[in-house]
Amino acid sequence: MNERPATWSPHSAHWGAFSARWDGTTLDVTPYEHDPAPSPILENFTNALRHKARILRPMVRKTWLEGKARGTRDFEPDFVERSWDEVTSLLAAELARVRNEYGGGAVFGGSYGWSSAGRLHHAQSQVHRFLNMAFGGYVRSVNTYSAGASAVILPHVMGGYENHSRRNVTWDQIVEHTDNVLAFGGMALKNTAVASGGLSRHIERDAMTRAARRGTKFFCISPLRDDLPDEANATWLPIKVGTDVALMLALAHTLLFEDLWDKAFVAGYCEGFGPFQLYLLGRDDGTPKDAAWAAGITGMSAAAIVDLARRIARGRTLIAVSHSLQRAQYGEQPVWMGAVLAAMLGQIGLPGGGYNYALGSLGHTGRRVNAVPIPTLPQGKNEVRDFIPVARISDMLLNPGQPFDYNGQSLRYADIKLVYWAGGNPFHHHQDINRLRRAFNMPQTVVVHESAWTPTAKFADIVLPATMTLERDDIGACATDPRLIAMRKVADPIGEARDDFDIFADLSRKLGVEEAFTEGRNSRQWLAHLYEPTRRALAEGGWDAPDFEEFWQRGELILPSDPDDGGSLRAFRDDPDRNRLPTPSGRIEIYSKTIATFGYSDCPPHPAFLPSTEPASQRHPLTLIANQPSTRLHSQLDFGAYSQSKKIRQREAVRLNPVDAGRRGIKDGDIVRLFNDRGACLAAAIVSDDVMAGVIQLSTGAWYDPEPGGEPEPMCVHGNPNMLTRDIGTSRLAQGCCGQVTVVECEKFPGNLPPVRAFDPPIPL
Ligand SMILES: Nc1nc2c(c(=O)[nH]1)N[C@H]1C(S)=C(S)[C@@H](COP(=O)(O)OP(=O)(O)OC[C@H]3O[C@@H](n4cnc5c(=O)[nH]c(N)nc54)[C@H](O)[C@@H]3O)O[C@H]1N2
Ligand SMILES: Nc1nc2c(c(=O)[nH]1)N[C@H]1C(S)=C(S)[C@@H](COP(=O)(O)OP(=O)(O)OC[C@H]3O[C@@H](n4cnc5c(=O)[nH]c(N)nc54)[C@H](O)[C@@H]3O)O[C@H]1N2
Ligand SMILES: [Mo]
Repeated sequence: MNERPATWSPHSAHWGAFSARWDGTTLDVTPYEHDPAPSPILENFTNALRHKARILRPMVRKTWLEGKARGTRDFEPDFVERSWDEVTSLLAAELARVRNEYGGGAVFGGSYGWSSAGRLHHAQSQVHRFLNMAFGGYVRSVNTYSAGASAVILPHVMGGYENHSRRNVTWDQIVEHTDNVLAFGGMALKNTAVASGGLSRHIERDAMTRAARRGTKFFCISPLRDDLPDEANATWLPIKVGTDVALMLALAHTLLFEDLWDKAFVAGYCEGFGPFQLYLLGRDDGTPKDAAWAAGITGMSAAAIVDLARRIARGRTLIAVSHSLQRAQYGEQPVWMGAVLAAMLGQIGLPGGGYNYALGSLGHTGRRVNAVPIPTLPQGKNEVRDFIPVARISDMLLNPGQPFDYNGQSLRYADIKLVYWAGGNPFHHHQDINRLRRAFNMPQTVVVHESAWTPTAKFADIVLPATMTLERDDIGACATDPRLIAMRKVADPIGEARDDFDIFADLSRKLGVEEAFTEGRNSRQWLAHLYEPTRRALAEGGWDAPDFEEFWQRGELILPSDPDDGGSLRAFRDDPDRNRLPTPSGRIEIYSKTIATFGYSDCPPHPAFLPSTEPASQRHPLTLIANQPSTRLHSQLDFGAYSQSKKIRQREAVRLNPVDAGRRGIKDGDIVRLFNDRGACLAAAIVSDDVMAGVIQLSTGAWYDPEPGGEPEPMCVHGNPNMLTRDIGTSRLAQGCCGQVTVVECEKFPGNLPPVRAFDPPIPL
């Protein structure tokens, strides 16, 4: 193969900007020179390009060719190789059949996933665009796994979620102004290492160091001590999982009782405090939500809660609620109650104070927003009306035609015949994988574009090998990072891998919609085309606006940023009548009349504490935290050098408290089996008192690796926590994902240790 000479090429990933150099056997990676704290996740690239897990050639499931795939898909090797010409003809014919027999309403192209950082070769955008052109639309998904509940609740109570999470309090404001940061769910540096589209400077470690040095007091409210870094010098307030709303209510109750709340702010900027106050005081249910009440629920002492309430009433206080709290049953509530608590403190809209949903959950937050648009691939028009809240995928596939509730609407699940996935890994990201297996056996056809043999690819009927980001040119950009990056190709594609764009261009030609899909451009011409709106906005603003060729030669362009102005909450504070919030009342809704009309018992019209319907029990006494991994992004490059360096005996590490380990005779390095009524997985134990007693933590992303012969519900021998998680919606309001927490038991694994085969490619028949 003709590799390029070993020159350094600028490139970018969701976990940071870098340069890379490939000489045909070795890949060197250096982080962007101005990045003060590059992520070690970059190291996952070093062994990835030619890894055995890469997909080399198109493959087709033999039973699918025989018309027998539905109901029989499993992970036993059942693939035959096909040439590109054969496979695209086969797939085009299948797409045409489905289009003619059923139309786009039978195609699920919701196809969730992060794919790669480049804005043109963003697989999810490519597949959506293709399906719009080829079918006139497809059944889509709305919202994200990240923020399923907040994306629906926030517009009812405060306004657009992206707006309030991204354009609000910045790290600069915190360094300068903030006295107290209440970080519900923490602000782990591993999480801010990541921003979709990429980020060139990891600023959080430095900001927390400087803030702490000036006197900002950080509170890490979390079951894990290391959800805030040492640099923040935080006070750890361990809290029972799923009880944050009780703590917030008790803080609110103390503020009310001790007259420490900002009545003028609540009166002037909020709607519906009255009914909420009745609940807070227990006038409607006989239970005052005071510190003594919350102590019994949260595991914190009543005195500590009262102290905390007094403390946050003094000085500039920021309430931050992480994404994790709302990836759980009733996840709408902590997001809403965090806003209400901040409203009672009266600092919403002040520099460094108030409420910033998701600050510290990702590297998008706490930064300035670019003053010009970044390149985005237009996706065309979707004429199909059916959709699902993204995490209802198994429900839809298993229950065609059945009704479901969502945000005040009564909807029905579409009857899906064909599933088309590109740029995501549902067998990583979705809850209750045993159930997902049954769901993925419902459609007639499953098509997957992947750069590696993920479990999703192994479960598909038609598998098309996609290039990975290092194998193509692209533009890296994120609306909250000033650096536009000419992502230059580093290496030639492996095997017969092709860009998603080229695959879709071929399919479009065979389906007679090539002109609509490509608009006559090749990918280089598309890059120039996508760059143009950015260039134009730069020129109009009088900024440096090089043409595409010059940008490409320079390798980067620094974009101007909007001022650090506190966004729409500051504007609202300054003038609530002229700058109304986009809620029905134009104010912060402590009580929502709209939600009241829905009549959902699982999402009442004001924030409330609702305990999980699956609490820890004698059979499943441990609460599992299935949080984001520190060694990779989700499941991406789990075979990469850094991710692999942290595995123990090839398994994902699971952390538990010495008390829980001792009771079960578990020692550091032991292989353990985690299980509940839904499934089981193996993992390797790390005993640590950074984990609260009663909690066990297994991050996501180890590729599902079913034990051979363990059918129909084999355990995962590698450590995927989604064997255990619950596949329910947060509530009828948002139907968000509940993957963050579940209950399990754990034991030392007694049997012979099965090998990990997760990264072995299937051998074609
Ligand atoms: N239990 C539990 N589950 C969770 C979560 C949790 O907290 N707990 N978190 C959830 C959250 S917040 C998220 S965002 C999801 C993430 O879930 P996903 O976004 O599905 O996870 P990724 O591993 O990023 O999947 C991206 C896939 O795209 C592939 N890919 C990369 N580049 C390309 C490309 O150019 N072309 C093609 N065709 N493919 C490409 C990668 O190989 C990878 O398999 O997981 C969710 N799941
Ligand atoms: N390195 C790395 N960073 C990432 C990602 C990744 O895959 N890898 N994924 C990115 C994505 S897509 C997203 S959406 C964000 C997600 O951002 P988050 O959802 O905020 O991240 P998590 O790590 O899942 O959870 C953060 C912490 O919340 C705590 N927690 C869980 N349940 C509770 C609870 O009930 N109460 C309290 N107080 N704390 C709780 C857990 O201890 C956990 O460590 O992360 C992003 N950052
Ligand atoms: Mo996410």
